[in-house]
Amino acid sequence: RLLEIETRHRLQVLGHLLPPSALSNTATGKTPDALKILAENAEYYESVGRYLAFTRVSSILKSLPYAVTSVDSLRGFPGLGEHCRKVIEEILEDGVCQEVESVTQSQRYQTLTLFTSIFGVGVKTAEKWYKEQHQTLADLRASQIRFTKEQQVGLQYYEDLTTPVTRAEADMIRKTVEEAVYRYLPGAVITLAGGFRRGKETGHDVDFLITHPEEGKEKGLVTKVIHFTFCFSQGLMLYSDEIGNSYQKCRKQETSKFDHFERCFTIVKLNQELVNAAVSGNDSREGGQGAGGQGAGGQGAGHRPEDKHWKAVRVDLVIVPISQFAYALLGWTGSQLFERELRRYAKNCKHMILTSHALYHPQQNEYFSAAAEEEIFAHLELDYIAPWERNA
Ligand code: DCP
Ligand code: MG
Repeated sequence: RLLEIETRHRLQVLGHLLPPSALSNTATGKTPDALKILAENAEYYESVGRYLAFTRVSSILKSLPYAVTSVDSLRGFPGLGEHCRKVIEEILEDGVCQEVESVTQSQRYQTLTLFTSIFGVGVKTAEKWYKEQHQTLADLRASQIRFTKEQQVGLQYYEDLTTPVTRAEADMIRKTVEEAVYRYLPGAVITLAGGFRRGKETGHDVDFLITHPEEGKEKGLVTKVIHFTFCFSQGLMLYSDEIGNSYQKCRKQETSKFDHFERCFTIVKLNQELVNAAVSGNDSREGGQGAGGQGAGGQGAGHRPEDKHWKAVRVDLVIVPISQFAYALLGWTGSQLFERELRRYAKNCKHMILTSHALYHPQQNEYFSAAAEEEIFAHLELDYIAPWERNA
């Protein structure tokens, strides 16, 4: 019962992230960032427990509607351990925390932060390259490393892919996706998920869920439609990785970390001139092609030439059967920490398994159907939390 109350409190608290402007007190603003750095560093040492502990406290601090002036005022906060207390105390007293300073100055932290920011590079690979004495992107490019396909494009379009995607750019990509999908599957429903659905103004990619009111019509959409349209007819696709649907109702899959939807992770060429024109209210699109532009391109070598009018943008397309749509929408709206906490709550407090496909009660061998996100929160006996309140 106590765990339930604590988790419910944490969920509700995490859900109420305030915009950065609310963090008027310098120490309050600095502390979550400091804890985030320690979380990242823990991740670089593959310490999941410490990563989560720092991330949770950082997120809770960000959500506070008041400035923290003493550690004592945080007494009773969920998850606030001795280590976090020490960091907060030091920042409140000295303005900086020595541990955080030494982490940010360490070569290992700097290199792993740089390498993991490359598309297709995780902590293990970054660490391997660091141990091989590589420190910069130039080192990697000059090396004999056999990069995966992802890493090759990650390095090639590094600058573009680490520049935040704006909402105007996401809207433009949405138009292109709509045109491609409607052409082959009229009546399909396309939903912008991820950070943009939570009201964020920028993101690192654009996530779309695509479904159709008649279950089964959506099958094979990625291969038949999107890949064809983007890739062959317009030359807009710089990279694509397609995966077919592999979902089966079974206990093994319900506990799997990943979902099993048909999907396509892509990198597309976005014509920035059209985005700028649309933003300035002067949309001069002819034929309505938002993404793409001049020929095959692909010259990007980590810097942007003056005459390059397009930007490489990551777009994820997820094809969802309508009966699983509410779960997919909840799962793909995020944030990742919010999803993690919600699933933890479902497991620990309700003995249910929540995934992007279903809500399942193993002991009762029961699946709960849901036509909307509201119904999922109701099954979990939680108040509904709107997308913009999920920015944990
Ligand atoms: N997601 C997840 N687990 C994954 C990948 C995604 O739970 N392994 C969910 C949570 C994410 C959402 O899907 O919030 C979209 O994934 P992104 O990585 O694109 O995250 P965001 O859209 O939240 O971030 P950004 O705005 O930077 O794109
Ligand atoms: Mg996203």
